[in-house]
Amino acid sequence: MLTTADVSGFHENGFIVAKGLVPDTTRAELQLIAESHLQQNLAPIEYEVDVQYPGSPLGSEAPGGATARRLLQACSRHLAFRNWAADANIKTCLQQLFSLKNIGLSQCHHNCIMTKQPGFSSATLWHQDIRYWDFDQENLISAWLALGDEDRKNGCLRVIPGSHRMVLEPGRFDAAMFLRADLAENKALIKCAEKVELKAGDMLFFHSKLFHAAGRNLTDTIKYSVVFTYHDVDNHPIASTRSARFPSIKI
Ligand SMILES: O=C(O)CCC(=O)C(=O)O
Repeated sequence: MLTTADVSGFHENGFIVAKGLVPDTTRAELQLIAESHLQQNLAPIEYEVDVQYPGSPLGSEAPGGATARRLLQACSRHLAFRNWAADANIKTCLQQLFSLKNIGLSQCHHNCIMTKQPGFSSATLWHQDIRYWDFDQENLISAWLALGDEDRKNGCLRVIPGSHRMVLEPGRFDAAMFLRADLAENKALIKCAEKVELKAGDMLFFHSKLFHAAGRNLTDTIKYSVVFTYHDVDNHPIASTRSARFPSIKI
């Protein structure tokens, strides 16, 4: 259970870290499956080359062109991920953060294992996840489980506390809905960022409107993180959008 201070901290800052939420046996099992799926190149996979973020390989024939960025569809790739996504502890935390009982797990967004690899990983610029989601209300929460330690060196997330409550003019964003780095007001906002360092087994909950970014993995070890996104079951995806491609799972 989160404390009242955790819940109010989440509303204030847009994120909260639940330390050691995952038992080590579960964490180790998920890590082994992720390693095995990555080794087998088990589809569906998003490759670094697909996103063309800073640091991405230029093409699939270029060096690093076969570097996986995410193992997609975590819920259907192995029951262990599906079970973890609906784990009773996670459900309780989400019920507290949403202040409601009935939680839906999206199979369209995140629902993946991030595999940030040495050598060819890319940097993710400042954005809100809601930029690529379409729901009746912009109120979703993602849960990010660190399977190993995450810090600045291996490309941990950075967040701008409280930014989920801000409303920015469209001109602050580029065409892909990243914060424009050339604007003084964006530079000032980014200066307020903090890094979210996690230990293996920690869980970061963050709001879909929280501005966040992440660097490249500069170590020689792959960073694995499992990410799921949740919503109120009465907050529906908009028909015919990417958010409605697969049904949500009531947890
Ligand atoms: O680890 C990263 O590069 C950040 C990923 C991210 O922010 C996202 O997928 O929305």
